[in-house]
Amino acid sequence: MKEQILKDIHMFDTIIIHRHVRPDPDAIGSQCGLAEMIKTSYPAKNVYVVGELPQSLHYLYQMDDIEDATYNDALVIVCDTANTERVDDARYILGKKLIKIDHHPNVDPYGDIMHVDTTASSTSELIFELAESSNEQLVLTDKAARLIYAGIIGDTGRFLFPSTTERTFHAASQLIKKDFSINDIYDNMYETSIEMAHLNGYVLQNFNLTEEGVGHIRMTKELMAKYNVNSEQASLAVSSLGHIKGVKAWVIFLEEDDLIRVRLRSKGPVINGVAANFNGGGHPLASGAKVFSWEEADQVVEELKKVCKEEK
Ligand SMILES: [Mn+2]
Repeated sequence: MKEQILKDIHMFDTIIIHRHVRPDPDAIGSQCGLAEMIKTSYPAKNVYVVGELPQSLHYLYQMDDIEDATYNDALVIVCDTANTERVDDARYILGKKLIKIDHHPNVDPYGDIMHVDTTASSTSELIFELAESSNEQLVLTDKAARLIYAGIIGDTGRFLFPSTTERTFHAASQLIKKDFSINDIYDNMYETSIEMAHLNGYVLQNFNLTEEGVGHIRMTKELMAKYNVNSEQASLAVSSLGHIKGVKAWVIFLEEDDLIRVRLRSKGPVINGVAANFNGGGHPLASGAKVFSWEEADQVVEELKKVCKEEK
């Protein structure tokens, strides 16, 4: 599969790279790391990255603004995006050929070629391996290494999550040979605003813990307004419950205008089945879902309790 992708990259003059909406460092790292390598390795090609980029990720890269006509005869690559509804910029279908590169479960197979590997820590890790297997066809530049490294540490929590493997450390060991500042990435990625520090404080003071080991907390619109954060920012507070004794799986509920966003995490019990029951999905230990009432939110907690009980 990697060989075919490298062939296509070699063949096409125009390559447009997409990734998922509400991007995280892995989405940007894989998308832009790949773009950066193609640009350097093939200076004559037109290579573009597209999608909305939140202010918090501007330190990584900048997106391109392109016309619909650019897609004529283009190769489109979508990184880190499990399902088509989550592809940022719906024009991904306008190209001549479509490639999916991802590490999420392949619940929505799309594209002419798919390179999906759920054992990879991140899509950025897959992009590194694509370059490594290419015999210098894709040159790993300093800029690309910085982006790919940022993606890997983003998705592994700085090599903390169980998705971290020998492959991850191999990639990291090659990437840090390049010239970029890891500290600079950390400073940007882990800086907390005062608002978020206070919200994390609220979460730590007020979360509920069931006897089965399910941590849960509701973030209402009023609460988020009080702490002056939006639901996307507030969702980051999910990581603050990960180190508490007795918590096996946990969930935060974020009330938005017409739905309640659900962020699920686990230390062991597999939770993406629960997410799938509530309009969502994701990784075994990190998933997202959507519910439409607080009663339904309570059902999510009930299902998590069952999953935690079975784990014993
Ligand atoms: Mn990812």
